[in-house]
Amino acid sequence: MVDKAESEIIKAKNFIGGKWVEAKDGRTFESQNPANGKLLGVLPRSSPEDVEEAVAAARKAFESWSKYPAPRRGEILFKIGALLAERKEKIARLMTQEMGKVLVEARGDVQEGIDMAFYMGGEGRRQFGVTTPSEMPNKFQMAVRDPIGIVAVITPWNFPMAIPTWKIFPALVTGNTVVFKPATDTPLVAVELVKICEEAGLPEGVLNIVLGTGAEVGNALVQHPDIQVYSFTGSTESGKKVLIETASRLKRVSLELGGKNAIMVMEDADLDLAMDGIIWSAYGTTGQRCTACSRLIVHKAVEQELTERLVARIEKLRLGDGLLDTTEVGPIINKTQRSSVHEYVKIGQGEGAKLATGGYVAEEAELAAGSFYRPALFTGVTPNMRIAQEEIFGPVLSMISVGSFEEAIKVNNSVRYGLSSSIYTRDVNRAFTAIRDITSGILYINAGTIGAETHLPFGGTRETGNGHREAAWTAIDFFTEWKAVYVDYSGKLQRAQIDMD
Ligand code: UN1
Repeated sequence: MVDKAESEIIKAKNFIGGKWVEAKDGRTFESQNPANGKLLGVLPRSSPEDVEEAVAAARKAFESWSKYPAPRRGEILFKIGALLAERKEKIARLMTQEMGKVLVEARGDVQEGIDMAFYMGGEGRRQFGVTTPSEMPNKFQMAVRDPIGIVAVITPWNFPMAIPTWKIFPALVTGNTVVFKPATDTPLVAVELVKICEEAGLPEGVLNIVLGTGAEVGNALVQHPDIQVYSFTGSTESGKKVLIETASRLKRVSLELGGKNAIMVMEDADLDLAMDGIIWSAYGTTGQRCTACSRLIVHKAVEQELTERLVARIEKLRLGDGLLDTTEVGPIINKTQRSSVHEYVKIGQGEGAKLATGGYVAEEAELAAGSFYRPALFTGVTPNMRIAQEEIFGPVLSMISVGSFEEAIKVNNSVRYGLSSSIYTRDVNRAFTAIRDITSGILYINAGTIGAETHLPFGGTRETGNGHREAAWTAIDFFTEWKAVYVDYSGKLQRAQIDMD
């Protein structure tokens, strides 16, 4: 399937109960290349009926999968990791065409999935529980982890491989079954992942994919009484809907939502290093990462130098099709999203910020068919402006000038999101003060805001989420239910809290 991606239109299907099937009512939708508007694939546009079948398949499969030894489940993940590694280049090329990110980054996105497969594969032999002494003699006690049930995995388009794997692999290794609904902009990469899981020997019904829109498939999942767990990454607005819709059924929900991430550059920073981190974090992936740097908080002593150097670097960024070696910045995912980014540029101008460079639809003739946008830098931004507070999710950076380290920390923490922050300083005391005082879920010292690894908790504070963390050991906590077990081998009634001697 991937082999033909560069020449032929791919016709993909849903995967339900171990079978590749069309949508029940035969409807379809299309996947396009944002770099040139070309049609890449045709996919089933599913309805609640298809969701119903997938949930039924997941429910049936749960009976045996939840009892299948966890180390064996882990071995399937190792096979999945090996197949992903084998097909890394092909999937990356498909991803660049479907999502637009440049090829090196698409390779990184697949690599993140490989890393997660091996990390979670290892969890097959861990998933540690706890033993603890009892108050009573001759009594043993422990806490063990149980699988929970059916997990709905709802993912965005910006990391078409990595983000689904953060959710699906820990859910599977802990014995849950999954119904997966990927973003409508990137279904083809999602289908490749599911094919690999099938090939690696995942039993039927354990992982199901239902393609289609949020309004139809997403809603049906959110309302389904048999789904116990929701793992969602996307906009704060949609995430809140998932939480509200599932609240009356008391479901477990993990939300990974917006960010308004900042890099702080202090007057003692290594500016060459900071420059590289800023360009990479703000304009890499065309600014379309939850972790992308969207605010630059700069000490006024270095503001002018940094502005001049940044403008020069930004203006040299080469836009284009991500498959070309020369491209540094790919397209925005679609034209609607490009309009939304451009709206923010107009808002910033209206608020009185200075557009130092960029901020318009790319004018080159060869880019006209794609959704390209000139990376923008705003200077003279104040912390309360909308462009300093709201997530833009595109290549737009807002520079805020501050007079001190303390002010920088305060500005950093003053947004409704709390995902990723970064500080450039050569002062070890400031670095440790930042570690103490920054209130985001991820913090980088002398590196940009992007590039989280799979074995540390991923997530954020405030409206970035609802308190859970993805990846790492924290994912194992999210996808399991604790069971406390007391084994009394005294042969008599021992009353806790009462029989004290
Ligand atoms: C995201 O944008 O939602 O830390 C995920 C990073 C990547 C993952 C980003 N490893 O930038």
